[in-house]
Amino acid sequence: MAQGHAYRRCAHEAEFRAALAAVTSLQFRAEFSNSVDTGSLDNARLSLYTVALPAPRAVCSGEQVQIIAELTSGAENGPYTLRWRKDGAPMDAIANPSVVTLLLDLGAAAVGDAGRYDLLITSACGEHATAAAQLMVDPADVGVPGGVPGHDGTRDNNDFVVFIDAFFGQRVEADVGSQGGQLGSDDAFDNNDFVVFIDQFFTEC
Ligand SMILES: [Ca+2]
Ligand SMILES: [Ca+2]
Repeated sequence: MAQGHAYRRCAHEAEFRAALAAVTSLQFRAEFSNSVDTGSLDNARLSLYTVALPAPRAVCSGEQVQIIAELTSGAENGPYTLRWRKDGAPMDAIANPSVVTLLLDLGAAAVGDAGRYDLLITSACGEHATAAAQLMVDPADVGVPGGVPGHDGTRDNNDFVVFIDAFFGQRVEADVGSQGGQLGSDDAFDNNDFVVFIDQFFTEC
């Protein structure tokens, strides 16, 4: 788009969409009116970041885990800072300095590391949250002796008992599969969760 180019005729929606498809930064100068009031926006700037994140992943506890985000557009809009969040909560950069970089290094995975990780990008234009990458840790190890919910590093009938109970109780630990028998939660409880659970049950750590 040529700098300073002004569209003076009526633009069609298709033209607008075509122009928008290649845009990585927008500036608005606009005036809004209704019968009561008039307000204006002057040089409001909207930066669009595009970030590629890994697909949902299951690991064994103790496995070394890194989650790598790739900033595919938006970096040209100027300085920005990064902060990984786990289940919506900003992660502690003192405990783990990698939480302010594109490569989140979780070290040896613990059961408590399971969750959804997204990246908050902060620039002069404001904050932008990415989609989330899901990490599952030993997702088939959900039961301990007595058929009680818990993690004991062993996969046996207790895990089946707890999984089935969680499935019919629609508890989050049973939502391990999504459409097509793919790994990852989708807020639905169906045969995909059984497929993935059984697959994970027989996956060796
Ligand atoms: Ca178990
Ligand atoms: Ca599911």
